[in-house]
Amino acid sequence: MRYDFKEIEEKWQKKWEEENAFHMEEDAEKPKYYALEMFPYPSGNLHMGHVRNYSIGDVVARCKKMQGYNVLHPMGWDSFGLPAENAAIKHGTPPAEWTWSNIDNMRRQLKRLGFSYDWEREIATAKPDYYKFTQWMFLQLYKHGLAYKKKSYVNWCPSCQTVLANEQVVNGKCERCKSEVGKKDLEQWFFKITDYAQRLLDDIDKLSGWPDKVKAMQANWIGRSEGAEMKFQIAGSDQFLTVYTTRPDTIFGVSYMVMAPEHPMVDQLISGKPEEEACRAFIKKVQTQSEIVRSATDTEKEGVFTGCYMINPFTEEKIPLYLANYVFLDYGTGVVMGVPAHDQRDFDFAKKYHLPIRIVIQPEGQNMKSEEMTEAFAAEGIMENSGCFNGLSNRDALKKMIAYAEEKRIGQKKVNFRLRDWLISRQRYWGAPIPIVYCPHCGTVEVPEEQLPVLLPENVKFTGQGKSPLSECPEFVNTVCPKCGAPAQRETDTMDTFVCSSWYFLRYTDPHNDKMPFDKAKADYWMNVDQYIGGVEHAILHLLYARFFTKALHDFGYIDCEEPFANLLTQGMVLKDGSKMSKSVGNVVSPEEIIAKYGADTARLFILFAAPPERDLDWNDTAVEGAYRFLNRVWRAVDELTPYLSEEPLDKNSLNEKEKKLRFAVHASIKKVTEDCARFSFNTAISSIMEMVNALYVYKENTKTAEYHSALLTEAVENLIVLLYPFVPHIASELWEISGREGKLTERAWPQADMEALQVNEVEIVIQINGKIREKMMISPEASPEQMKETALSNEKVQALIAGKSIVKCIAVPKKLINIVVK
Ligand code: ANZ
Ligand code: ZN
Repeated sequence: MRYDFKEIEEKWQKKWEEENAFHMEEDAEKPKYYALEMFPYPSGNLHMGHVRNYSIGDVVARCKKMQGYNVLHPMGWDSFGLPAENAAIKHGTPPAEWTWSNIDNMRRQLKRLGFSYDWEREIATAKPDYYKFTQWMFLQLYKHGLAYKKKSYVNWCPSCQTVLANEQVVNGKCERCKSEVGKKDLEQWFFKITDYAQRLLDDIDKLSGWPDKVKAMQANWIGRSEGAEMKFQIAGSDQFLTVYTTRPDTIFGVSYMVMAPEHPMVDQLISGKPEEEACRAFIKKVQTQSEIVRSATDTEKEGVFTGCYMINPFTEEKIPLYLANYVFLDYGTGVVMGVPAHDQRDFDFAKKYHLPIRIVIQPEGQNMKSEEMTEAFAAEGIMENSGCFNGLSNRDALKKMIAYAEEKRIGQKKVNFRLRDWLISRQRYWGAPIPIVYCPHCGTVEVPEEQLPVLLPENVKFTGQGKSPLSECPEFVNTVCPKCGAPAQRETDTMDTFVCSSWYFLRYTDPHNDKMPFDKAKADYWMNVDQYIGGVEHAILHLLYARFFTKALHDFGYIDCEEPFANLLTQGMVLKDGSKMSKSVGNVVSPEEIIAKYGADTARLFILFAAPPERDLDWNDTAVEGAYRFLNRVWRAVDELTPYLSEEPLDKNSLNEKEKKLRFAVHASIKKVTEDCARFSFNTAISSIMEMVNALYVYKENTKTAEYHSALLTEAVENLIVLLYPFVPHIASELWEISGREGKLTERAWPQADMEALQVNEVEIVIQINGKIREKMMISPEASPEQMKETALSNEKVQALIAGKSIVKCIAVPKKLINIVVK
């Protein structure tokens, strides 16, 4: 019988669907296991990265099920976002239509790969029954003071007259019309993730099942820093500006101050001054620089004098106040004290604008001169030029100076985080509308929960110009105030799609609930996710936002767990000829092509065998062929052996050496696959199955069919199929049926290795005479060199070969060889 993968795969996919084979309900009797892969954006077609991600997840889910767990393994669609809108602008297809047809296509492709999803739990974030609860989430955060509105800058294309997402700005230019992108001040919605900064940082320690690399990235992003705030008086005024510094010990070395150009005080400070015009020109220029450019270390530090002076509270010295591109409004206080001798940015700035460089910390035992410095000295040392703090180590001085500042009420200790509040407003159509109404009488009013969802209107125009399509849709905008009934207007911003994906793993636990996003008991049963699998590109934002949502929902009393993902696996990229597979490089291998040529099982097997999951994987056509040939080899073996299988129990004492060898290979493979799968080393698990198949062929080729040990062959074939099943479920299911095995493979328990079979009581050693291999024999692996020599010399062939010669010496290598040197 030929291995007809197409027919087989279609047959089993249909069967699993009809049987609803992977549907799961809560079951208090069984331990639960929640296996989750990051859900895809429905861009149109699956790519190899998806195939890899979902193949890994499928092995995990199928293994765990066989190991007795009640497994939740769901799939859905991260289906809001910009590409749908771009397609609408380009081709006139409505975003919903584009999205649903992409989803249909990709669902078909996922099913064609035979993944064990519980399709009854499928979700799509762009469906009203889902985004209703994304809006509910917004309202919970709003009620708890964690959603607020403030002015913030957006990218603005002056010629398209539209807001641009960061990814639409390419090298500072509009992606579409190529004109220079500017900034515009807009009122926008934020989630106060900064309230959770410390907890998000502390709880990283609980994530023992996460890669260290990802944990470090999260900690870095949260960016906790300790320092002090210090108040500087504006000369000739009774107003103060507060700076945030991590180095209060350098305060005697301050030679100027800098303020972010966007700082709200700037206007008042420069108004009417001779420097005003220059300042306004500078502010305009900085607005065109993106934050990324501004914060890059190699971007030139530029600034302008404001005409104002400040008073250093420690020295009473008068120092100039500048605006500069390297100071940001939204970090610390937006004002910085410039210490050129000890901070590199300040050093560069001082050199450019001829500001004094004053050393206040000397490296121990040295005497640096500021005129000779070529870079800032940022390390530890001994204080000088610092009044009563001279001679102290700078560490001690830092503590004493903060204490002094607190006593004099000119400053205080302060912890800062680099983490910013999460800007969730998007001036876009294809997202979840923010459930807020503006009433001329009541102000900002939340849409009552029972009025959710705030539906996206369908008859909107996409011109790519002007405000967002929602704000130009009067049927949407005009409404009545939920509080007083007066005519009112809806918020027209939609939510960042990261909001939708910050709670989807909870929705899977109760996907059809129309009253609540999920039932607490169900979520508590399934959560947290035991194994999360996805790309490392989500190591920061998505994972941090999901952790934030989980903690907030915990605090509001909706779930017990505080961390969403117990274990995380970040899979490597799929490369072709050393570079990432991508349309722009033109090196894409399409999953559909591979499936058509070799079948889904081959695609899965190749991708799991080619590299360990965390590593990058190089696509290799020959290796795909290899995977296909291996499956054919398995097919032939089972097909040929099927007539010799029996239902008789295996009598372990009936085995001869050859049979013991085969049984050893079978149980060694069970042991190895079990251990390897537990640590996601699927490539080595598969190699050990390959070794088992080799052992089966060796047995088959060296044994007459009449002498086949059927009970042993039955054990071998059964275990081979069961071990293959999580990797290549279709061929395994078919072979299970062909070979007449009992029961459903989907319900089969994971096999246990028989340790007795692994006890080797004899190993083969070679006998060399004067270095030439002359004979092989079986011997106990525990045999001593003396025993080895004795056994070798009692061998007839050896005796014949050394007859009449004298033995000079015997070299024995236990379990391997013995070399007899004769003259
Ligand atoms: C004086 C000083 C002297 C500083 C020195 C550093 C070294 P981290 O560690 O990232 O928290 N800073 C403060 N607010 C800023 C802002 N809004 N934009 C740009 N820079 C800002 O960095 C804190 C340090 O970054 C602060 O300490 C401040 O410069 C600067 F030898 O103050 B420091
Ligand atoms: Zn009202």
